[in-house]
Formats: sequence, structure tokens, C-alpha cells
Amino acid sequence: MKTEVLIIGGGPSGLLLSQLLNRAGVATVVLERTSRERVLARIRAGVLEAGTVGLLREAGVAARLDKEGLPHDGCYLSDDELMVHINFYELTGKRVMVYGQTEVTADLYKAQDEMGTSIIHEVEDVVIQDLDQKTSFVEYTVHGERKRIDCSYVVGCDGFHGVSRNTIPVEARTEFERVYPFGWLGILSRTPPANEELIYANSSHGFALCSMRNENLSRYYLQVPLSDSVDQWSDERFWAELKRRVPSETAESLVTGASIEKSIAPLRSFVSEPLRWGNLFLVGDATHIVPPTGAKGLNLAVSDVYYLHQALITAVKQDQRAPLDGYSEQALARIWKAMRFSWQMTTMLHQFDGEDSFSAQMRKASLSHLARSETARRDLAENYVGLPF
Ligand code: FAS
Ligand code: PHB
Repeated sequence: MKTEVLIIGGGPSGLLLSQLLNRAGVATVVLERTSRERVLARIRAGVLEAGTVGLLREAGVAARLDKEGLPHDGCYLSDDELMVHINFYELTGKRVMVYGQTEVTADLYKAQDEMGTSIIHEVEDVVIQDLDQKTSFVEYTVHGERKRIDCSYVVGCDGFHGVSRNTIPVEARTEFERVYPFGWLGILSRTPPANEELIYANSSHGFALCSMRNENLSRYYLQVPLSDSVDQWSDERFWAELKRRVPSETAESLVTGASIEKSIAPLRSFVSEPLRWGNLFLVGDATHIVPPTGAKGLNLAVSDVYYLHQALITAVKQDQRAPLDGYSEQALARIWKAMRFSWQMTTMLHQFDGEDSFSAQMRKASLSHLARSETARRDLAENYVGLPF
């Protein structure tokens, strides 16, 4: 079998890349390790940057998003009883869209089915070969049979635990990492959201986030020690702790209910450079991870796809490789700015084990400065809605 672009990973970045390339007449094959059902069972990101919404519209997969998505003009940051509103639209002229990553992925799968693209599920033992040749190939096993696909380019959209990043020789990679000493315990509940916009809450008891998926589906997170496990957190314990961390007015009006999903995610900042090795290009979580405090993970994967899809179309359709040669540097310039913002939001809003009273004061001063400075709020807003591609 032969194709132009072989995409490893059928998550949001792999599917979006396949959608954009096929719309431009570039043939692809997507190899996905799990079943479609398991990909769609994942509860992950909830906020889409303005640029992400624009690219989904360009890809022809935004009809349901435009109908069901919740446009948000701003969000709140709280510090115990202090509530600071960041009005994105007033400060930047842009807004974000609240629409779950699960829905984005489902919309992409539907569009890919309608286009009749090739997506092969439940593949195992993927091996990438001949990246330094004109034609590369990928071997994999599906239903017990070993297969091979020859291709011009391979794109690793296979997430943090995928195979593509490690195909680049370790001596050719430079990796940067910060592992945070806490995780996020997230729940989903069929209850009305605590607030009309998101609340990122710093408190003397730790961080909490009040988010949502729609008017009757809410998403909440609590900062918890990495040693915690989900079964230590009953719904009752979760709601009681959430109420301690959000402003009392929010706590009093909070509607609680049974959790329909509960999980703990570790937090890390990670970048692996470069994003290219011969005919292999890396995208999304395969090459970078951000703590979810800045709502950047999915959006950063999309910006990689924005740059790479244009470069691949130019290479395949016009036989010009200059944009591909510039992909890694171009994508990394935006990746590092999102890394900085996500790290800044995480350090500003979380208590760190063993921190001294000075660090706690610095967090309070940052939030107090945001409350009084439009310039500080504009800086946060510009990063949150998404810097230009
Ligand atoms: P993904 O990990 O989504 O997709 C990679 C795909 O590749 C998967 O389907 C996997 O099965 C497949 N794969 C892996 N190895 C393979 C192999 N060898 N062969 C074939 N296929 C392979 N971001 C936010 O913005 N906000 C959040 O709140 C948020 N919460 C998160 C919670 C969790 C638990 C996790 C893990 C991530 C969260 N993220 C969040 C980040 C997340 O949304 C990612 O940024 C986003 O999924 C990135 O998309 P992809 O790069 O496509 O990677
Ligand atoms: C979510 O709704 O899952 C969400 C929203 C904003 C974040 C992180 C997660 O920063």
C-alpha cells in the first residue's frame, strides 16, 4: 500500500490534519492504536481558542460547534473572596468557545467517514523506517497480520506515549521538562455550571476550576497530591472541598450531583525539539505537553496542524520543500509562548508543597495586580484567547 502522508494517531490532531490534507487533494492513511469508541470515551479539553475555531471551520467540521458551542467573552480568576473578571472580548476583540475535545473528535471522525478517508484502528507494533530516503515506510500489525505502507511523509500525532518522538535518535533530541508536584482531580456531572463563565480559583486550600460542557453538564477540577487516587474521593468529599476553594457566593449557589466521570491527570510542562527528522514531522502531545491551567493542550496541537498542513500541501502539490524545512522552527516559536503562559498560570494559581509564605504572597500580589491593571488583564487575555498563528 502507498500514500502521500502517513499519520500515526487518530486523536484530534491526526484527524484534523487528515481532514485538511484530503480536502486539498493530498492522500493520507491514519493509523490509530485503539478503537474509535475508546478514543471518543476520553474526557479532555473544553476550551477552544479563536484560531482553533477558525481552522475547524476551514476544515468544514464546525457546523455542530457553531450550533452547540458556548461562546465565552471572558473568565474569572478568584483568590479566596476576590473575583477578577478578565473580559477577553473587551481587551482583545476575541472570544473563546466552550466545546469539548470529545465533540471535536467526534465531528472529525464523522467528516472523515463522509470523505471516505482511510483510518485503520487497533494497530500494534508501529515501526517507522527509511526516514532519510525519498520514500519512507511504516510497518504495523493489525488483526495479527503484519502490514507495510510506503509514503512520502510520516506525521507523528500519537501523543505523549506514542512511538514517533522516540523514533528520533535520543542524541538528536533536546528535551525540556517540568513535572508539577500535584495533579488535577476532574469530575463531570449533569448539573448546571457554577457560573456563566469559567472560574480559576486560587485559595488557601489549593486550586480549583469550575468549567462546563453545556447548560446541564459541568466539569470541575481540584488540585490534589500526586499520591491521591480516585477512590479516595467520594462525590461528597469532592463537592465539600470544591466549596472550600471557590468564593462563598459561588459555593452557596453551587448545584451538586453524581459524578459521571472522575479521573486524576498529572501535570507537566514538556517540549522535545526538533519537530522534524527527515520525512518525519511531530505534532501536538507527541512533542509537547502543557499543564491544562492555560487551556492550551488541544489548541497547541491545532496550531501545529495549521503550520504543517500548509507546508505538506506545498510540498506535495508544488514540489517545494522550503515550508517543510521551516516547520519545526515556526511551530516552536508559538509552542514556547504557550508553554510560558501555561507555566505562569500554573505557578500563579497552585500551592506548591513546602512553599514559604513569600510564595503565597507573590500569588496573592499577582491576582491583586490583575484586579487593578487593565494592562495585566490584557496580557493574560491575549494569551488565553490564543496568540496569532
Ligand atoms: P492525543 O493524545 O489526543 O491523541 C494521540 C492518539 O494517538 C491517541 O488516540 C492514541 O491512542 C494514538 N496512539 C498513541 N500511540 C500510538 C501508536 N503507537 N500507534 C498508533 N496510534 C497511537 N488539554 C486542554 O487544553 N485542556 C484540558 O483540560 C486537558 N485535559 C487533559 C486531560 C488528560 C487526562 C490528558 C491526557 C490530556 C489533557 N489535555 C487537555 C491535553 C489534551 O487535550 C491534548 O493536548 C490533546 O489530546 C492533544 O491531541 P493529540 O496531539 O492529537 O494527542
Ligand atoms: C475543561 O473544561 O476541561 C477545561 C477548561 C479550561 C482549562 C482546563 C480544562 O484550562
